[in-house]
Amino acid sequence: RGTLKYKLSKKIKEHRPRTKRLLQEFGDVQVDSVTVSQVLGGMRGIKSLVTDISYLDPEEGIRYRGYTLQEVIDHLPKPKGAEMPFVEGLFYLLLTGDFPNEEEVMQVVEQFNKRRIVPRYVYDVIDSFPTSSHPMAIFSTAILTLNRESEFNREYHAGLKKKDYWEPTYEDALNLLAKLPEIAAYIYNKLYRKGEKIQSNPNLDMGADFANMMGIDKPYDDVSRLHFIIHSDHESGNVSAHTGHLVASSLSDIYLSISAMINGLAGPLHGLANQEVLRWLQGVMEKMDNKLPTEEEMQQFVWDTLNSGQVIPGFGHAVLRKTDPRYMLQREFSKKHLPDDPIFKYADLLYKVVPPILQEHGKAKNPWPNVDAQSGVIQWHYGVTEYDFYTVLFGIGRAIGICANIIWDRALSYPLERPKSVTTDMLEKMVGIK
Ligand code: FCX
Repeated sequence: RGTLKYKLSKKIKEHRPRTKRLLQEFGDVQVDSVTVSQVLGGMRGIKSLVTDISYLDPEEGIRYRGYTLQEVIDHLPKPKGAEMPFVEGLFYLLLTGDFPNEEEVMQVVEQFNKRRIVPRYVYDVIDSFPTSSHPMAIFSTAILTLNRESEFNREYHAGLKKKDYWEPTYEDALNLLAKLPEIAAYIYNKLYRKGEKIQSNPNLDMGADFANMMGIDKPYDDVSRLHFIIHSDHESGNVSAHTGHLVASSLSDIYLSISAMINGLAGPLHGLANQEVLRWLQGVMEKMDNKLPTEEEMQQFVWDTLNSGQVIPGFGHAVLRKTDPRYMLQREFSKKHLPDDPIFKYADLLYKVVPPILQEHGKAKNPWPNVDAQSGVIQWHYGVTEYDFYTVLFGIGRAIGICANIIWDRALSYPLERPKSVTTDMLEKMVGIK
């Protein structure tokens, strides 16, 4: 009673009749129709998934459980003296739709703390990777390795009832999320600090402990909290969220599902864009001898990139049609904490220069910056300059949202996902050219 799990179980019981009614009484009502360009165009925009955790409005950006990111940050409880809220509180909000009070958030912090210890074999697996491996490959494998811990698997094979699937899934999710900061910090220290390890401190919240294990002073705790919170969810159709949901729909456990979603996040058109932004910016800086370019010089650099057939990383979006609020929040943070940072100045100049160029270029449907245009800038400022690592940070945040989604998928008994494909021949016949 009074715990997150208890509250969630009540919410699930209340919600189930809604899904059941929609299915039983309105199952044949049409939601959308599909065009040839959608079939050939990455299923863009087809309404065929359901989630109540977050909704992405093209003009306004993401809302978590109906709240804007600013509202989420304003209303979630914060650790003493912190500017950003408890990440654990966000997990509570995503799961239940309610803001936790101080006591409720501390219960989740305690739950996470109890589950932090990473089994020895995970470190062994990480250690066996060559140091030239990409941290996302190591991160995904470390998560996959944990699959032997799955309570869902154990209970499923012992004959668990369908309506109870969500419960061990919830346990698996907490067990995994609590370990991610330590796994990530361990990978960072292995790759970039010759294996130096800073112990996790069980008296700290997730953001503060991650900063502690990275060995970075304040306000990196707030940077981490902000980063994990704004990256956690972006409704269901993006590659990482969709992958997590798809894999979980075959009743693969949380570890298999989150490892898979991490692999999707690792692509340059998705989460890897934040490392690409920094790599690209470094290229500009080198060319400019580290001097801030004039607007004209920057414009030239952007055109050169486009003319060589590359995308401008950190700009554009599959759904958004305005500046990403996640970008704006990070920009506000940067203006406050690192206004004189040279890379921030570069990024801010890009904010001015790129959108009109992309408009003139005439291809990108959205010329505005997305989340990835700013996140690396902040990391670099606080000393995390190994930009290969940035997508791992994205992955910790994203895992929180996907776990919440998978728990609800199980609670509402969403079935195995199985859309239908057609052949090119069939398409040609449908449009009457064959
Ligand atoms: N620079 C140059 N060209 C771009 C562009 C950009 N930033 N964004 C889109 N375009 C191009 C596309 O490449 C496409 O060209 P094509 O017709 O020759 O294939 C055309 O504009 C239409 O694409 P559009 O419909 O606007 O965008 P998509 O939904 O296909 O793709 C992404 C969306 C985000 C993949 C695209 O804008 C892009 O490549 N951006 C740069 C990479 C990036 O920042 N990714 C991170 C996005 C995000 F926030 C995240 O998921 O992490």
